[in-house]
Amino acid sequence: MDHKEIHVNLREDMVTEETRKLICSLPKDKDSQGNLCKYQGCWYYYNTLQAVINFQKSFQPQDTDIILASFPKSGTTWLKALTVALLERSKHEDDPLNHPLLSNNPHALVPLLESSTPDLTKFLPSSSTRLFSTHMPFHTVKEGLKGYPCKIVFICRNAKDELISRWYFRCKYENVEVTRSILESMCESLCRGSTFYGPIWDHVLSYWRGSLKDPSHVLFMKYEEIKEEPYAQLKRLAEFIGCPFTEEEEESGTVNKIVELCSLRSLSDLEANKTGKTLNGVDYKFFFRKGEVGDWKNHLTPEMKSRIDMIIEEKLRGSGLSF
Ligand code: PAP
Repeated sequence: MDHKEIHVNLREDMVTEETRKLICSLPKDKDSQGNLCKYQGCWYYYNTLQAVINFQKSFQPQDTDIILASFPKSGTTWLKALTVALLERSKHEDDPLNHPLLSNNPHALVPLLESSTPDLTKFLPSSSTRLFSTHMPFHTVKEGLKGYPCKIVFICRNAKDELISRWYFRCKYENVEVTRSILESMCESLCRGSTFYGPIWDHVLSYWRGSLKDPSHVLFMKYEEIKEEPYAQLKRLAEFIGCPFTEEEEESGTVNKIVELCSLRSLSDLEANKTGKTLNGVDYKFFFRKGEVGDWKNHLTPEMKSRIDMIIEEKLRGSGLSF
């Protein structure tokens, strides 16, 4: 595997002269992987900043677009699968084996708006609704939507579980041993706020406030709630994106079929997810691990736990949100 390919986000070779000038005026920091700069309150590696700017300048929204937003490692793959399955459900009744999720990883079906290697031409073959994903914060996405009334679904996950998930993912794709010292340095960056797409609290709060202000266009979901009550949460998602389940569908078990199709176990068993790779060369199998709530308990020291909890609690105080 081409090591450089994997690190396309971390590289700085796609940055235009204009963006270079902008970067000079932005706050800068470093994490153990590369240089970061803070644009509109969010930390990016330089190539990703370029992709964000490209999106804000050139994206041509349509009223019916749906954007799936998340902080990395918060349930992006799952949300993509569930939304694809909802939009596609009526089209595969006669030929269920022809379902796009059976032969594609969810990431291949839902392009990232701020991709360094964009492929915004690939949409679900039978869908008129365009689905996109993003890790940008709410205000940055809104700027690129230029006033179009697109729907945005955000998925939030406990910050400690997100950290553990990101730790394992990073070690796998870098092909290095999963060590405590990497976790410690990642925990430090998380607490300082200077992580890729962070600070996590500002990121999550941007969508939380967006959802309170405009609930018909911004849906705020939680990974833990989908785990806890997948049936109810899937119905909520279906209603929000404008394709609610009919009574017949509920009676015939369609809701449960989608929950099952999109479960970690089913998806990770598929050949496409066992052997495929993203455009940047990351194995799809790395996107599926345990999918458990509270896995942080197996890895974080009491000190790490209370430090993260204290910071998040302070940052969220008065917002009405906890995660
Ligand atoms: P991304 O932001 O890089 O796309 P994302 O999908 O958000 O990653 O996060 C991966 C996490 O979601 C993994 O969590 P873990 O490390 O704690 O196990 C992964 O296992 C979990 N995940 C992936 N697919 C599913 C699914 N279908 N159901 C539940 N959890 C899932």
